Amino acid sequence: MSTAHDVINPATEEVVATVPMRTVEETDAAIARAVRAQRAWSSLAPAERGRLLRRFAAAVDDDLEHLAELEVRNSGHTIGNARGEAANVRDVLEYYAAAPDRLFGKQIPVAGGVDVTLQEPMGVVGVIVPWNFPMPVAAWGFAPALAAGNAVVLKPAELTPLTAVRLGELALQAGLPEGLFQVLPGVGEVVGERFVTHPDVRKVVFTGSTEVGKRIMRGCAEQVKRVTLELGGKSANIVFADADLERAAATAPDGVFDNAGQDCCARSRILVQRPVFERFMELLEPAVRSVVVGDPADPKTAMGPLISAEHRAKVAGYVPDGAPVAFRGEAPSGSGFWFPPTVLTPDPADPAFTEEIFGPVVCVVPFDDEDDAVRIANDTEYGLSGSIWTRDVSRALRVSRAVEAGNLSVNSHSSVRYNTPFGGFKQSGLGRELGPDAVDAFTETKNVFIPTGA
Ligand code: TXE
Repeated sequence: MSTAHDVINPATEEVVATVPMRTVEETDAAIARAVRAQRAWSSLAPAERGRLLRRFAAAVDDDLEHLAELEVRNSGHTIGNARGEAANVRDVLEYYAAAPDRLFGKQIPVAGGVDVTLQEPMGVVGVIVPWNFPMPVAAWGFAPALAAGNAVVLKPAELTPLTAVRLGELALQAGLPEGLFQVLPGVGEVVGERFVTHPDVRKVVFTGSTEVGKRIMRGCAEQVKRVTLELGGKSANIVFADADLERAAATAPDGVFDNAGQDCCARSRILVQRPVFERFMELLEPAVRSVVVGDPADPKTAMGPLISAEHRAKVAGYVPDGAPVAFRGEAPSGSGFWFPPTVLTPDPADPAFTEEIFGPVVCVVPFDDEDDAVRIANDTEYGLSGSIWTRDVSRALRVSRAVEAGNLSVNSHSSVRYNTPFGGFKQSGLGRELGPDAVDAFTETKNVFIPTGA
């Protein structure tokens, strides 16, 4: 039997909706519907598939404000961010709507005949989404998967199902066939786990914790199931002495406190070259103190609450009494899962410096030279993103080559664009999402040889 789950507004602690959690039987029935829908979808003309994805994008665009407000209420995202996230879903759908016409194979010169490769859809793809970016992360999975001719079953996080459910409705309104894109709110160990074990789900796309990602990878190995993983991070923001320190300090809070630090790309370790360390801290302090934390529906707010009381307790555990707090900003008191932006100057062995906190806590440490900066940046099991601040273009390139991470930016904190690849080195993940090659990750290459007798 389905159980119901209360969805809480993290800024007020009020119940905003009650959503039924799907059972294993319901998940199996959804997968069976997806198998049937996928057969019809993959035999549609490519241009027709593209047209339906563009209509889905247009339906998202028409619903943008509603989706954004829903995300503010469900996830506590600032209204500005939530609008950007809904727009990202539209953009990702539009981008991949061009793909069905361009699923090119190859013609390979061989002896005795003609050889061609075909890019075939996989079948049903299971997408498992976390609570930190419910809309974009869902779209990065479902849009290229659908474009490649697959059906999708999608499980949002228990805490944040509302925008995903709405996207499922919009897909139907836009004319996507019944069963092709189904949203199944549910518990990870029930619905998510079933995606892993069900033989008709041919690929799992997972974004979430490294711990659960490893478990999913082990489960997928049982059936040699394809898997893409986007996991945690502990990214470095490296500030060299020759950098534009004013800009580096002014932008550092956004690089880590955006979405209240609940971002796998958060630059949660700031490494500053020793001669400018004090000056950087002087510049950082007013920037941190001026981060406006509060009602996420107010356009002036820069940072909303954390997602849950449980998560706030986890974040607070990294800042115990006596922690090396350099300075911190303000946060509301009373209802809501608030936590102030906090700057630590810890010992490198401190768990705050080594573990993913996933909250508005940043660690700042000094380094001596380029080698030292690279050594500290790479001294982590993660490798997702990072920033390099310097005016020396050769150094920017050298350090970009040396840092073991999938997404780096120079003199900025930009990580994600729908048209460039995104993903992690080491334990930050497996495979890449977005960009021109993401559709390939949802196809199987089939080679066909036709003898010509000559
Ligand atoms: O993640 P989980 P949680 C990190 C971050 C955070 C920590 C825990 O450090 O504090 O993970 O967050 C589903 N089989 N990130 O507990 O559990 C689950 O229902 C199949 C980083 O929320 O990994 C949800 O839909 N699915 C991260 C999704 O997995 C399972 C984003 C993620 O939940 C499952 C989120 C199972 N056995 C957290 N167990 C990032 N990379 O951005 C759970 N799920």
